Amino acid sequence: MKTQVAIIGGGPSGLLLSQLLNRAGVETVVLERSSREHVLERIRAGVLEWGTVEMLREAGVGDRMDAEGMPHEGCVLSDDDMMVRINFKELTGRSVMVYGQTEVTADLYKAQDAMGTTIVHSVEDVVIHDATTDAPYVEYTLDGTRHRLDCSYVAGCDGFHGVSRKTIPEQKRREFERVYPFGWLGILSRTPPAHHEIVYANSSNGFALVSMRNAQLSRYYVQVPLTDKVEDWSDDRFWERLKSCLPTEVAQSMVTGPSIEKSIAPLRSYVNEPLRWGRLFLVGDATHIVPPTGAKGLNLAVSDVYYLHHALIDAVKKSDETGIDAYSDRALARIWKAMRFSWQMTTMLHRFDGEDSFAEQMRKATLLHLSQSETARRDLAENYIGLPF
Ligand code: FAS
Ligand code: PHB
Repeated sequence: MKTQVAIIGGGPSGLLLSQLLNRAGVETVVLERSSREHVLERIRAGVLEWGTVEMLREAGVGDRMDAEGMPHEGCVLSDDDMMVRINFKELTGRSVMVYGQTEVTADLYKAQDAMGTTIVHSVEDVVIHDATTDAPYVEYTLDGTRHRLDCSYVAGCDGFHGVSRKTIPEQKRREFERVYPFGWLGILSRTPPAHHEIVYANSSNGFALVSMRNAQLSRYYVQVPLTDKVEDWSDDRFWERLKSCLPTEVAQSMVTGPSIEKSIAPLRSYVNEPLRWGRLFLVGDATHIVPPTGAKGLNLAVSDVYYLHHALIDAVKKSDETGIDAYSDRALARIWKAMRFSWQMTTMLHRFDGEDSFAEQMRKATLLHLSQSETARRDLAENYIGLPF
């Protein structure tokens, strides 16, 4: 088989890249390790930056998002009963869209099917060959048969545990990492959200998050030690901890119910440089991971796709390589700013084991300053709604 761009990974970044390239007349093949059902079972991101919203509309997959998504003009940061609202609309003129990553992925699969693009599911043993030549190719196994896919370029959209990043020799790469000593235990419940906007709650019992997928589907998280397992947490224990972290007025309006999904996600900040090796380009979680405190994971994958799709269209359609030559540095400039914001939100809102009373005072002072300074709130709002591409 031969194509112009081989895309490893059929998650949001691989699918969005395929969608944008095919709309511009660039041929792709997507190779996905899991079944479509498995990809669509994942519950992940919930907040879309405005740049992501515009990209999805440009890609022709914004209709259901616009019909079912919830524009949010602000969010709340709290410290026990002190609540500070960050009014994105007033401070930046922009909002964010609450619309689950699962729905974005489903919309992309539907659009890809309508375009008749090639997506191969349940592939195994993907190997990228000759990435530093002008004739790279990818081998993979499907139903026990080994296949070869010749291509002009390879996009590594295969997430943190994929093969693309590791195709670049370790001595050619630099890695930066911060692993946090806690995780987020998240649940979905068919209950009305306890607050109409997202609440990032800092309390003496640790961090908690109030979010949602729609008016009858709530998404909640609490900070847990890395040693905890999902089976350690009954629904009752979860609801009790969640309420203990939230401002009284939010906790009192909490409607509890059975969890329909429950999982623990570890938190890490990670960047791999560079994002390019010959004709292989890394995208999204394949090359960076952010703690979800800043709601940046999915959105950073989208900005990588923004830069790369323009670069690949120029390279394939006009033999103009300036975009692909600039891709890694351009994407990294934005990645590091989002990395900083996600790290800052995480350190500001979580309790770290063994921290002293000074750290507690710094957290309280940060929130107090936010409550008193429009400049501080504007800085947070600009980062949260998404810095320009
Ligand atoms: P993905 O990991 O989504 O997709 C990679 C795809 O490649 C997968 O479908 C995988 O099956 C496939 N693949 C892997 N190896 C392969 C191989 N060798 N060959 C072929 N295919 C291969 N972000 C937020 O903004 N907010 C959140 O609340 C949030 N919660 C998260 C919770 C969890 C448990 C995780 C893991 C991530 C969370 N994220 C969150 C981040 C997440 O949304 C990612 O940023 C987003 O999925 C990135 O998309 P991709 O880069 O496409 O990577
Ligand atoms: C979510 O709704 O899953 C969500 C919202 C905001 C975050 C992280 C996750 O920062």
